[in-house]
Amino acid sequence: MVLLSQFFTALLLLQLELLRLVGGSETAAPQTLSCPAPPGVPGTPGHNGLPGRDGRDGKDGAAGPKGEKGEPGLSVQGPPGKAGPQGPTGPAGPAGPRGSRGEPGLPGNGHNGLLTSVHSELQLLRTRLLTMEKAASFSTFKKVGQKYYVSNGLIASSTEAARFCAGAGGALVLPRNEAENKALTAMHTALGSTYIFLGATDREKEGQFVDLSKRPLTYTNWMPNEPNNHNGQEDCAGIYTDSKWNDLPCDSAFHVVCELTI
Ligand code: MFB
Ligand code: CA
Repeated sequence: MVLLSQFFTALLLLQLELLRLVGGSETAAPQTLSCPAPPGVPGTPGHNGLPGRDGRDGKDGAAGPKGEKGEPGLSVQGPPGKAGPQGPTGPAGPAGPRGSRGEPGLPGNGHNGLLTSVHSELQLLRTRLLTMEKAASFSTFKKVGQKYYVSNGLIASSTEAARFCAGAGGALVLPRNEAENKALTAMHTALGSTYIFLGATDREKEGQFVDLSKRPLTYTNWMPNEPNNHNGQEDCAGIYTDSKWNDLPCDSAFHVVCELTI
């Protein structure tokens, strides 16, 4: 729209110019001469033209004046240098503080006492190891306190059972307390047994059960109304699956469990 108005304005100006020129070259009729018209009212200023194209970059200006001298820089410590050669050994330092009290010495006189002590310790360990190896040679074995209860499923008379266990370096089993009695009862399951012979008898004196070293029993777990020496033929003892004891004929055949002392 702006362009159109600019065009008409330019056209109008052109016509006025032409009129001016034509009017000046021809002789105008006197009656048509008139005094020059007062100047017209200036037209509305036109709109600003489109911005011109950017001009070319100017040339670099001249170098400015030299700046003032700067402040002195900070002196920064450089990286540590390489280690120098080892210096000479210094003089011996002062004696250190007194050490704490040492462990008490082994008994005996000097080296002999030490050797004796080590030797007996070694013997004990060797014995324990041998017992453990022997227990492990049975098909069923169970550690109970300082004992192993062992069995290979043998079924025999009381006399044969006692002989077998002595030959294995042990003795026919005899629980001396509740814990050992409970552990032996558990072996019935592994053996599938009903009775296991015990290392106790009243052959010497009826009704007075002693262990195979003839010592009185300090622990028993008899069934009610037992021992009863049934038919007058029961001088040995066995443990039933319910953990209770009963006196039995010594020539019966029952499962054999030996005890090995560690
Ligand atoms: C008795 C018992 C005996 C035998 C017999 C079969 O008890 O005292 O030792 O086991 O039963 C009734
Ligand atoms: Ca009986």
